[in-house]
Amino acid sequence: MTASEAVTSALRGQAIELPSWAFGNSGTRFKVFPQAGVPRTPQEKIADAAQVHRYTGIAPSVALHIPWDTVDDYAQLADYARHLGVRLGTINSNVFQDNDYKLGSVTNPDPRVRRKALDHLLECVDIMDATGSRDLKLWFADGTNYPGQDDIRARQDRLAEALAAVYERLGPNQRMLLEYKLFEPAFYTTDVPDWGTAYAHCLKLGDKAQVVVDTGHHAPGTNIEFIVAFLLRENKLGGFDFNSRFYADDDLMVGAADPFQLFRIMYEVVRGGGYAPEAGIAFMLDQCHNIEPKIPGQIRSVLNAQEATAKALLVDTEALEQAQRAGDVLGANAVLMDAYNTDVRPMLAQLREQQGLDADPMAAFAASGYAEKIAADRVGGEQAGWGA
Ligand code: AOS
Ligand code: ZN
Ligand code: ZN
Repeated sequence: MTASEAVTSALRGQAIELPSWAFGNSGTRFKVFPQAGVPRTPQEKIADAAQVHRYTGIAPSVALHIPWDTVDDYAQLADYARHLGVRLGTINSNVFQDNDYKLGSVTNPDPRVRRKALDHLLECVDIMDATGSRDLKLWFADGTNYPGQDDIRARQDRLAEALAAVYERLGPNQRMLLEYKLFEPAFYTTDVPDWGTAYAHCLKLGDKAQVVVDTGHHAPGTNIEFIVAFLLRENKLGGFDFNSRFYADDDLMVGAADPFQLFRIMYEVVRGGGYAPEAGIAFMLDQCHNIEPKIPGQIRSVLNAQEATAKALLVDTEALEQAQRAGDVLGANAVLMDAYNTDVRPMLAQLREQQGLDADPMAAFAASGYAEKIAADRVGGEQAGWGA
């Protein structure tokens, strides 16, 4: 196989998971601008996600958020997804939208609230059994707003206790992915604020506990690719929540704010063996399309991720290693920049044609009439939850 054949074959196997909540109305705390045709049910969200897969060929699964995507029969929902050519992926828990969680969920000082939060997490694993999902994604909004409000250390103990109970409940082929976030909604302390905290908890729990890196959850200037390289080396990188940020947790389209950063992250993924399917890394989008149309927003995002991946795969690793060994600073940097500066769009268009897809997914979706059809058919689409 030539080097370019190896790149295209690796790209053919790419899989990016879409968030069901990206298809519903979302906004900031100031305003949610409703869009025509947004889904009214989990089934309609899955149908919209299936459109993204139909035009890109690399978005074969949809993540659910519970209780936003609650249905009576999850096995039936999984069948429905399959019938549309996609499958159900990660189950996202939600222990942040109930009045009881004002002072935290699993770290709440009140044992009754902690039990309620834990029961929800365990219920999510029951749902995974029914959907056949591998991963449970855990994000905790838990934290405090004021110094002295609660005991930082006791909250870690409560967190560890809940995580251990969830870990215990996981089946042999299930994992829990622990997400961290610097701040928001808590503004003084956050109980899982950074990768180090998530890593320490996951390390104690065992192999089925892995860290998930949401690219919008760091302080400005953080070297995210370093975190990726480190976690991969430790076999503790479970996956990504991809999105872009200019300021905080903006949840903008991945690759929109800083395509170079996305390339650097994908390069470390490839370098660390994380792109191989057996590495089990979940490449997920976690985005909200507050002002742009949602299905095209997801298609654009998938294409941005694909372009960054293609460039990462194009890095001439032999030349890079040689330059690095020789201490050739500029030469090594040039090898990386050569790959980044390659226009991969013609190659990807050709790849799509070979796969029987339209070379231009954005144009093909626009021409399909699907957006007009759902705008006419669906009235009163729901809000995704919040713009997190
Ligand atoms: C919150 O900031 C996190 O990114 C979570 O992944 C969250 O559950 C998701 O954004 C849905 O709101
Ligand atoms: Zn996230
Ligand atoms: Zn977030």
